[in-house]
Amino acid sequence: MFSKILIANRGEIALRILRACREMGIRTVAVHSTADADAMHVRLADESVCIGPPSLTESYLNKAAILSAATITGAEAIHPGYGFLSENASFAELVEEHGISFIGPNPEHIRMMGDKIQAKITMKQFNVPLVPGSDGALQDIATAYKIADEIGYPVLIKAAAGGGGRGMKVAYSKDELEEAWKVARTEAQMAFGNDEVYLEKYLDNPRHIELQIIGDSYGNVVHLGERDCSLQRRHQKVLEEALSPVLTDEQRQKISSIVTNAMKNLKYRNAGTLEFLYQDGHFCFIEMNTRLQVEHPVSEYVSNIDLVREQICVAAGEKLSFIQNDIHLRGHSIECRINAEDPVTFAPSPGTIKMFHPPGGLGVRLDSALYQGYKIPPYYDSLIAKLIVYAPTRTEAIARMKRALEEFVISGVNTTIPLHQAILNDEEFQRGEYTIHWLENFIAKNQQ
Ligand code: MV4
Repeated sequence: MFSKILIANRGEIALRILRACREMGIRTVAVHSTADADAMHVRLADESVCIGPPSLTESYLNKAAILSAATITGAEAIHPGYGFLSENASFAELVEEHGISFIGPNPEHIRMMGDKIQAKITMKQFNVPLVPGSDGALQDIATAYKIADEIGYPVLIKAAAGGGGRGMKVAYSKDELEEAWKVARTEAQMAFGNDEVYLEKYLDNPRHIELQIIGDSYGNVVHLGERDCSLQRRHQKVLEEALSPVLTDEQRQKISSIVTNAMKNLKYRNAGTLEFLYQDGHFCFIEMNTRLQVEHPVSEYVSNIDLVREQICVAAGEKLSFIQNDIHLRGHSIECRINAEDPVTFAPSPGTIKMFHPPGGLGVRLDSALYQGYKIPPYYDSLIAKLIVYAPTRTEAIARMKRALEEFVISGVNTTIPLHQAILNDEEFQRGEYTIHWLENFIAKNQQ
């Protein structure tokens, strides 16, 4: 096992990783920008290294500075958290070339899944269900017309290097296809330096359901059930839950056995998430994330597994300490992402935290790097806390979340707590009747 890990991240996820390390007896190195000198992750780490000025490219994305920090402190491994360098295959390679372990998958798997076309081709080989569309990259506009005619409009043109909602163009009919193709390719070239695109049937009203897996270096893979992440605004998730309110045990069993089989064949190591669109009772794979995700705590609650501890263990070459039959998915968990934003306009609301009173009690977890007097810097994203609850049933989890949100006091900045309270009080939400479009409609309706 490692004796010292460098955490290449900030905010709540840096704390989350630090806590796992502490419990495992592993020393920690924090890295930070000059804007984060007073941040909680710096205060709690055993050592810290300033890696640059506030701008991301010069600090948290600065590969050379992070590698130097690892080398001078003698860290044996780097945990990238989420975002930043977590899915950067070149960085993972560079880390390994320096004799340091990257706490993530091997770089080939990062690269494979970063190319959304390659990801789909790979999954198809293992009979993972896909959205109907082109087999691989679209070579020319004639092929696009042909496939669109076969599967029917509307269709989407997506960038191979895209993902997370970036680089998509919809064509509702034949006369929109050429324009969508041109714009998608131009934008993909400008955004990613890669104009490869593919075509998919556009699903008009799906849910976003994703499956959490973890694998070790020996081809052992287990799943921890799914998360329903349909509640999002402009491709930013707002509230997630595990398990999904709409899946039966049989549906879960079927899709998860297909997915774990695929991951075993790939010998995938690390935590990973397979994203699906779910509509009319069918799963369609769209993308795979090869990192720890923001919303991992809801899966931890229902599976009783510490995902960060397991990530560290498998990166250190250990075998998973459990098999699928040891995992019993129980109860219900909900996460509210609390952002320092205006709850109506969603404009960022940085500033100094005047009062901070966290909620507590049975089945309540708060992952946050806030403290009273902390000044939220304006340079980074606006997530300031993740409030996660667990209860035996979904109904009780909703009641517990409402109770916890009422207890929560954050003053000095605006937060999205009122938005969460409105969602939790909505009857459609309470019945679990929502898709990826529900939240934007809900917000529009409530603003009238
Ligand atoms: C789609 C889709 C409908 N049909 N693909 C957006 C993010 C990226 N991960 C994939 N996305 C979508 N792909 C097909 N074939 C609709 C979306 C989509 C979406 C997906 C998940 C969560 C929220 C979303 C919001 C808008 C569109």
